[in-house]
Amino acid sequence: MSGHHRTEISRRGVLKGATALGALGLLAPSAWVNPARAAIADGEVLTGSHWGAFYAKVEGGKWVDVRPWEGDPHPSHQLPGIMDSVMSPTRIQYPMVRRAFLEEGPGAKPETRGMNDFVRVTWDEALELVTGELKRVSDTYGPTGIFGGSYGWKSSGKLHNCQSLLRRMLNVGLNGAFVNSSGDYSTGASQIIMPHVMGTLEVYEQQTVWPVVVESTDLLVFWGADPVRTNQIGWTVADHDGYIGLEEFKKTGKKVICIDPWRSHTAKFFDAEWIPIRPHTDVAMMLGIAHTLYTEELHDADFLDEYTTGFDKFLPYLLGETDDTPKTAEWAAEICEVPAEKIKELARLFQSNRTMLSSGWSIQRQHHGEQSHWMLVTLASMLGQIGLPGGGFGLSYHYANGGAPSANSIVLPGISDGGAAVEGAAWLTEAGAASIPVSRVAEMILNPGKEFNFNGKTQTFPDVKMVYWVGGNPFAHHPSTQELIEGWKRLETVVVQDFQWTPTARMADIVLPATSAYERNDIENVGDYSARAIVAMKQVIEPMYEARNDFDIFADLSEKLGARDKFTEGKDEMAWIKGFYESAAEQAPARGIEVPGFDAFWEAGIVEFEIPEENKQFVRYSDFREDPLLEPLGTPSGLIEIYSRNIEKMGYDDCPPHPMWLEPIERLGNGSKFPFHLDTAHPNSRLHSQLCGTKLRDTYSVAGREPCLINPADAEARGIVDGDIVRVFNDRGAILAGAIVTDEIRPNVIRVSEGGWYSPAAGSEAGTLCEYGDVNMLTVGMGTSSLAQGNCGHTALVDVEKYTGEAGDPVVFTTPAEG
Ligand SMILES: Nc1nc2c(c(=O)[nH]1)N[C@H]1C(S)=C(S)[C@@H](COP(=O)(O)OP(=O)(O)OC[C@H]3O[C@@H](n4cnc5c(=O)[nH]c(N)nc54)[C@H](O)[C@@H]3O)O[C@H]1N2
Ligand SMILES: Nc1nc2c(c(=O)[nH]1)N[C@H]1C(S)=C(S)[C@@H](COP(=O)(O)OP(=O)(O)OC[C@H]3O[C@@H](n4cnc5c(=O)[nH]c(N)nc54)[C@H](O)[C@@H]3O)O[C@H]1N2
Ligand SMILES: [Mo]
Repeated sequence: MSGHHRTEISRRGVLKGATALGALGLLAPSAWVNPARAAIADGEVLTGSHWGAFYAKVEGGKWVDVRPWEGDPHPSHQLPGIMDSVMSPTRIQYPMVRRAFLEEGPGAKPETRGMNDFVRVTWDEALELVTGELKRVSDTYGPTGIFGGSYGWKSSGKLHNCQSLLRRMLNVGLNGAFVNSSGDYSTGASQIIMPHVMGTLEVYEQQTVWPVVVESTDLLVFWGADPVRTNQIGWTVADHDGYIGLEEFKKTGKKVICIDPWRSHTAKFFDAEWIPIRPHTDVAMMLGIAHTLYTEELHDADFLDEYTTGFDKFLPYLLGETDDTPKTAEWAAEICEVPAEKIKELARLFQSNRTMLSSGWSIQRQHHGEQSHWMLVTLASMLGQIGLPGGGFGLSYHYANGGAPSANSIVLPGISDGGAAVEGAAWLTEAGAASIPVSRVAEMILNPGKEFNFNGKTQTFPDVKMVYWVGGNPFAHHPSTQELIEGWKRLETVVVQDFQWTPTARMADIVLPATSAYERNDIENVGDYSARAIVAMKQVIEPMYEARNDFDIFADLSEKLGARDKFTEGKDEMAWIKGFYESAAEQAPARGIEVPGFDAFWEAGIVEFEIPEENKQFVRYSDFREDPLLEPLGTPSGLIEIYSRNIEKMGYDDCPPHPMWLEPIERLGNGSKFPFHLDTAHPNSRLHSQLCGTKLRDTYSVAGREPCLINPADAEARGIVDGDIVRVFNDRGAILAGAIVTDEIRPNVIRVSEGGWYSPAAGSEAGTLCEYGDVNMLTVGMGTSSLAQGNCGHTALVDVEKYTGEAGDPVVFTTPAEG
C-alpha cells in the first residue's frame, strides 16, 4: 500500500463504522450546503490543501492573502507559507536541462548533478527529450529500466495526483514497463507487521473516537506521539477535528503522560507528565512494564486466553527462561533510563485506570521498528482493555486527525494508475513490471541483481537506469542522503517534475515546472477519518511562468508515445472532476442522504455531511471483544497474535516470531563514540520539506539554519550558546544547524526536524557539508528488518560542536543559474 492509497485505506475504517449504523436504521438527515459559507466574498476563492481548507484572496490576478475556512476548528499556522510557496524565488519557472546532459547526452558527467548549472529549453524540446529517454531506456534495458515508484506528499486532489498520473502515463504509453514501489516512509514497519498481529494495517484506520476517549479514558498516554503538532496535516484536506478532542480532554483535567525524549507540543499543551525516555529503547520499557504486570499478577489472564494466541510462547522470554534475562523493571531501567520505580508505577497506573496507549510512528521508524507496535499490542493485551470504551491502544490519534468521528458521507474516487489499460504479458499489472519496498530505493539503484528479503519473499533488485520523480523530495526524505547521491551517479537519466527548486530538482537532468495545486481545479474530501465534507479545490490564479499541470504534461507524453486517448479517456479537467463527484453521489441513496447536483456543489464550493450520533460512540474492536468467534480478526488464528507462526516460518533473525528487545544498530548507552541521539521529529512549521523555501522559514530558522534543540548541560559542556551555528556530524556526514538551548530536550538527545532542504557546500560531492540542515545526511539507510524493510529515519547517533568555520548562505534557497 503506498502513501497515495491512504485515503482508500482510512476510508475502510470509516465505512465500517457507518455500515453498522445503516443496519440500525439510524441514518443521518441529508447532507447540506451551508448558505453562509457558500457566500464567498469578492475576490476570495475557497480551496483545499494538506493543511486544511482556506480562502485565497486574489487582486488583479495576484494571490494576496489567505484566510482559513470557517469550518476549520484549528487552522494551521502554516497557511501563509502555502501562498508564499507559489510566488517565492524557489519556484521553478521554465523547463530546464542540466548542461552536460543537454550537450553530451544521457549519463554525461553525473558529478555535475547538483551543481545548479542548467540550460533553459522550450516545453517542446523538454517533452521530446523526456519521450526519447523513456523509449531509449525501455528499449535498451527492458521493462525494469525506469523507476516510476516516485513517492511523496504530492498535493491534495483526486485528479491532479501526479504520482498516479506518472504511472498512468507509464502504463498506457510504455505498457507498464517500469519499477514501482510499495509502502511508505511513514509506517514502513508497522503496516507490514500489524496485519500479522491484528489482521489489519491499524495505522490508517479509525480509532476509538475522541468523544469516547473524553468520556471514558482515565489515563491518556502519548507514546512517542505529538498530535498537537502532527495533526496539522491530512492526506486529503485536513479537518483538524482531532483538536476538538484534544481540547475537550484537556478540560476534563484527567491525567496525560508523554513518553518522548522531547517535551513535545502535546506535553506542553496538557502540562503532561513527561517521561524523557532514551530514544529507541521503548520496547525495553514496555517489557519492564509487562514483567511488572505479570509478576504482580496484574495482567488480565482471561483476556489473554480468549482474545490472543501465543502468550505462552512469549512468557518464557519475558521471564528470562529462554535467555537468562528476566525483563524486569530494573533490567529495562538500565536500557531506557527511566527509573525502575517509575516503570513499576506505570504498570500499576495503567492497570488500575482505563488507559489509552496512543502511539505515534517514530518508534517504528527505526531499526527493528516492527517490535515497537507489536510489543505495544502485547502490553495492551496484558492490560485487557482492547475493545472497551477508552481503553486499549491507538496508532493514529496523531495522524490526520484519527479518532475524529466519521460523517455519513460519500467517498470520492480518484484518477487511476491506468493499469487496466495494459494488456499482454503477465508482469503488466497495475504495479508495474517490478516493485520494491519504497525505502529501498537507494539500495536498489546501488545493487542491481542483489537478493533481498521482504515479508516472507525473496526478491531481486532490478537494474534501474532512469528515474522519474513527481510529487516527492527524496533528497530530503530518504534516510542516508549519501547513499542516494552515490546511487544517482549510476543513473543515466533523472527527470524531476515539481513546482519548487527542491534539492531533488537540483539533482535532476531534466526539470519540468508543474503547477501548484492553486493554479488548477480539483476536488477532495475534507477529513481523512471524518470525511465530513467535499471541497471544490478551485483554481486561485493562472499558472505562473511556464508551469503546466502534471495532467497535461503526462497527456502530452502519452501522446508522443501513441496513447493520449487512453491517458485522458477523452476527458478534460472539469469532466474528470464532475465524473468523480457524480460517481460518489451514486452512493448517496444507499446512505440515506441527498447531495446537491454537481453544478450546485461547484457553485457553493463545499458540501458538508452530518456526523451521526452513532459514529460519536465508535469503539475500535468492540465487535471483536463482544464476539471473537463471529467477529474474528483477519489474522490466521482470528486472534491477536502475540506469537506469529507465519513470521516463525520466515525464519528472520531480525524479526523473531514474538516481540523482543533487539539491540538497534545505534543507540545511546551502547558504547558508541557518538554521544547524542538525533531526534528527527517532523517539523512544526512545514510539511516535511514543503514550505522550506518560503518566508515561513524566517519564523523558526536560527542563524539562517534549521534549528537544533540541545539541553543546557550538553550545550554548556561544548561552549554552545543559544543562536550559535553548530556542526552536527557522524561518520556518514555533517550538517550546520542553529542552536536552541532548552531543557525541553533531554540530555544526550538533540532534535533537528526532518525536511530541511539539502544545501551542499560543494555540489554533489558525497560527504560534503550541508549548510542548511538536512538530517538525512546523518541517518541510517538500512531497512528496519527483513520483514518490513521500512526506513530508519529516526536512527542516528551524532556529535555536536560549535561551528567556527566559514558558514556560507545556503545556496538551495536561490534560483539555479540559467545558461
Ligand atoms: N530522517 C527522517 N526522514 C524522514 C522522516 C523522518 O521522520 N525522519 N519522515 C519520513 C516520512 S513519514 C515521510 S512521509 C517522507 C516525506 O517525504 P516527501 O513526501 O517526499 O516530502 P515533501 O517535502 O512533502 O515532498 C513533496 C514534494 O512534492 C511536491 N509537490 C507537491 N504538489 C505537487 C504537484 O501537484 N505536482 C508535482 N509535480 N509536485 C508536487 C512538493 O513541492 C515537494 O517537493 O519523509 C520521510 N523522511
Ligand atoms: N506539522 C507537521 N505535521 C505532520 C507532518 C509534518 O511534516 N509536519 N508529517 C505527517 C506525516 S507524513 C507523518 S508520517 C506523521 C508522523 O508522525 P510521527 O512519526 O508520530 O511523528 P514524529 O515527529 O516523527 O515523532 C513523534 C514523536 O516521537 C518522538 N520520538 C522520536 N524518537 C523516539 C523514540 O525512540 N521513542 C519515543 N518514545 N519517542 C520518540 C519525537 O520526539 C516526536 O515528538 O506526521 C504527520 N504530521
Ligand atoms: Mo509520513
